[in-house]
Amino acid sequence: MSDTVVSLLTAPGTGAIATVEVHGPRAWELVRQLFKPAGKPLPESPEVNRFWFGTLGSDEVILAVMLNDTIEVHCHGGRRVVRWVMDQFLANGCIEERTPRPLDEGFELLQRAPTLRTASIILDQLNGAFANEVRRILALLDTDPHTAAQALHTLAYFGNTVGRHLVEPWKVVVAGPPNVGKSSLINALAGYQRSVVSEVAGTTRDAVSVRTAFDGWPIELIDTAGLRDAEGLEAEGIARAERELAEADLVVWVLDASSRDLIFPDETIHLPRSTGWVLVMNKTDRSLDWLPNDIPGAIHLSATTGENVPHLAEWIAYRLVSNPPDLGSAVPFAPPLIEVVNSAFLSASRSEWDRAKQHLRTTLACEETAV
Ligand SMILES: Nc1nc2c(ncn2[C@@H]2O[C@H](COP(=O)(O)OP(=O)(O)O)[C@@H](O)[C@H]2O)c(=O)[nH]1
Ligand SMILES: [Mg+2]
Repeated sequence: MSDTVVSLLTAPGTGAIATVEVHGPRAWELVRQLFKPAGKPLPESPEVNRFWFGTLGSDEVILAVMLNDTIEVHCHGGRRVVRWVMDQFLANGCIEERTPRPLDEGFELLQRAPTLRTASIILDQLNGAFANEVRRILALLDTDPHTAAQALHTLAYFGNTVGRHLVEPWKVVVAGPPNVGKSSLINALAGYQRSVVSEVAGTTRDAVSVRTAFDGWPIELIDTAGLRDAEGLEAEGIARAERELAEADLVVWVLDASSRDLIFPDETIHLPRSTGWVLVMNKTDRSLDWLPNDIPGAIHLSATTGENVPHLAEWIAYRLVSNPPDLGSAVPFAPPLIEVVNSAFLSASRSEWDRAKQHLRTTLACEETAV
């Protein structure tokens, strides 16, 4: 039989009210033993979503039944009162769960959020969007597990896309043969001069990176040396470019539209299979001796005149997050939460409902103790 666990959900310290959670098979039994209701006695079994006013020892408390085996005691928030309440449960065989405090982590993330869009997503989570959705899914796992699995799928998707990049930018690597205008394109996308542009092929030896944002998503644009067979001076830049490519979330492959000499990624380097790429035909301001439709799917633009550059920025944002979360949606916002939600989804997809619940509860403990 699993343990019954008592944990403090509110931040430690002195507050007006503190919330102590009792969770596990003996939760209701222990609460009935320790809590004295102001009115009628407590029922034999818990009634979800009900509240009772009463006392625990000499403190006035409110009892809230969140789930059959999860009960909250809202007591006065003085340190001693909280300790005393927790000790009553410990003396009766509960174990205490102390979790790290991601509240601080959450606020720290908020301070580091590079855009308003990512900051507002983190703020939504600090306001309970994530915890509420986890509670809803936990309740659904009891009544309608298949709907719960779908909700978990969405939650895991948001974690793995947006959740991983609320602070850390997506890596978009700009690559292609030398002299096609990669560095010029980065400058055009970032809106200012950052990369070295030169008429001499092979000038960009180091991977230069620029931080920017498209559609509110933080993005790091990484410039690379031209990829072609090279020896000597450029070889090191090319080796670096290949390392950058291996870590890319998206590759923008640039070609010179005014040239007939088009080199596609497969001919030069190995892109990891899972890495998406966008094909750009640059220098459309020059005369072309073929029609844009000859290269289907490519984005035609001019880094020099800026024509169609905003369209590329929009397209990159769309390729990175094709289904953004609505305002106020739950998003697993810190790496441990993302991992646990993924595990819960994996369990649910194998119909291991109890296991899915166990995973989810840990996110709640870890998120809520803190938040
Ligand atoms: N006409 C025209 N020239 C461009 C355009 N983009 C880049 N160039 C020129 O192409 C040359 C190589 O550009 P650069 O950005 O250094 O290419 P990289 O080697 O791929 O990084 C420079 O002379 C640029 O001014 C463009 O859109 N139109
Ligand atoms: Mg360059």
